[in-house]
Amino acid sequence: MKKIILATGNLGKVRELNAMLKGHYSVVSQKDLQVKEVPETGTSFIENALIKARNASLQTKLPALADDSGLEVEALDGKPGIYSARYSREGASDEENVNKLLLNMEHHNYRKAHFCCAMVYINDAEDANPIIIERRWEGEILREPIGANGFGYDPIFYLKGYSCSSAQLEPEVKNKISHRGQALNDLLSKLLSVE
Ligand code: ITT
Repeated sequence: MKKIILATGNLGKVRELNAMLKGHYSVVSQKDLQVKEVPETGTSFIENALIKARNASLQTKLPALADDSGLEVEALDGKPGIYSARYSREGASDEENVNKLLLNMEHHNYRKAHFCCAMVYINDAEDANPIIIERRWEGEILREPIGANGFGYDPIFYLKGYSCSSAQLEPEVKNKISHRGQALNDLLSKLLSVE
């Protein structure tokens, strides 16, 4: 089975990507190979995913898969967006970010939002034809957190069609329908069709 490196330090993402890639690829996480992270200096999800994939591939000489993702809230003009992981402060916990968002949404009744995921695959650090997929997942921001699955903003992301938050979904269900699940599914179809 082909070996690839997951270019992420986020354990929530590692858990989900591992589950989705099982049987297709032998997956190593960049933390396990002591990959040094680089600053995400891009101005879009795609730019940041490319930066992370190239960095991991350069240091390990392995094909790399990177995900840059975040939550875009319509009433906040798309914030926190690419700054989702560091919304409250650099190195913030999920709880701190969720609390800041709830506070900023306190006086908003219009609560539509979507998660966005840019997924990038490169064969090596100089790959001039990366596979790039971007997908969205629509929902609404709840007024308080509920549910214990998932990570990040899952406890405040309400899914009308399921009448629950994404932290209340079984992991297998979230992986089928989420921004990350959709992006990886499309990326895998592309990858497997060219191999
Ligand atoms: P890496 O850069 O190492 O991959 P990160 O957590 O810094 O880890 P991002 O810059 O892509 O990753 O930020 C993504 C943030 O968006 C993440 O920390 C969550 O707060 C949020 N997020 C992304 N996908 C999510 C999901 O499926 N459920 C809940 N929150 C999510």
